Amino acid sequence: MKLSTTTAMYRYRRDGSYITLSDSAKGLYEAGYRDIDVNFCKADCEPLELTEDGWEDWARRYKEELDSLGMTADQSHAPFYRYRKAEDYRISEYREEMIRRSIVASGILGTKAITFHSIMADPKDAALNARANLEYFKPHLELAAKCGVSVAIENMFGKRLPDGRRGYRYHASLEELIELTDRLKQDFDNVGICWDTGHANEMGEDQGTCLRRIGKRLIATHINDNYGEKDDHLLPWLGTVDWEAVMNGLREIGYQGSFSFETHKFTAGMPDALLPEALRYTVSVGNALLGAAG
Ligand SMILES: [Mn+2]
Repeated sequence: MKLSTTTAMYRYRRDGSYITLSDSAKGLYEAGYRDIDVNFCKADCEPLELTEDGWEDWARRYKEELDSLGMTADQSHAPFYRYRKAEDYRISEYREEMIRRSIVASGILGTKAITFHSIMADPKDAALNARANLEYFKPHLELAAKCGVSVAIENMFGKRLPDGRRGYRYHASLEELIELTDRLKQDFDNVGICWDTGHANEMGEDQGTCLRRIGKRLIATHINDNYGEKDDHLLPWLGTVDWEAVMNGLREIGYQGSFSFETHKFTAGMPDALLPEALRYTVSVGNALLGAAG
């Protein structure tokens, strides 16, 4: 496994400003990272590298910068639907354009797997969501195949309801995620699963069992911790994720890809002066976990 982190861990600042993806890569390199997960998530709602004219030229320059640092970008993350408002259940042409750009840019960067969230066509109807996702992913998989990139579909979680149960979310269930992945796999060989350890913890999953069930479908990871309530994106050991179970599961299925932190909330609120030391500490955490995995 290759230690990696989302660029979002050195990107968005508390005052609303953001560090460019170029400077993010340099800062993460200085901290000790040699691989990154390029986070394009906010390209659907903020003016960022991918939203500007000349975004393909930007991607080519970024690839040269990463090459000169000796860094790889084995994972990336596409923009996604947030389901906070009724209109989020409809396909947005602008967001879809930014998703397509994130696939093409990932191809230019030599990315192996771009992570997607499944869509929700309906807030409750599981069968309808299964059909909608089967259709939704096909053109994205075709474009990704042309770009030499695989699509990793991520496990999700249902929001906590006032009565304590989890609300419905398509792909909060691992079986739904596996079913869609396997059906798409009949026509596309560039599809797999991204396992988010935080989402799984919110669903109360036994992560070792889940990872063994996923097996060779696993092509990307989002490594983060929480207390099983909210999507806190904390560093490992700050929450209640069973890290021994996670690491044993990854080792048992022979996963060889990126072990990629999605722990941006660790750094999001801290003063700039603390960032270099904080980022170096995250590398130590990663190496400790990977050392434990043998
Ligand atoms: Mn995630």
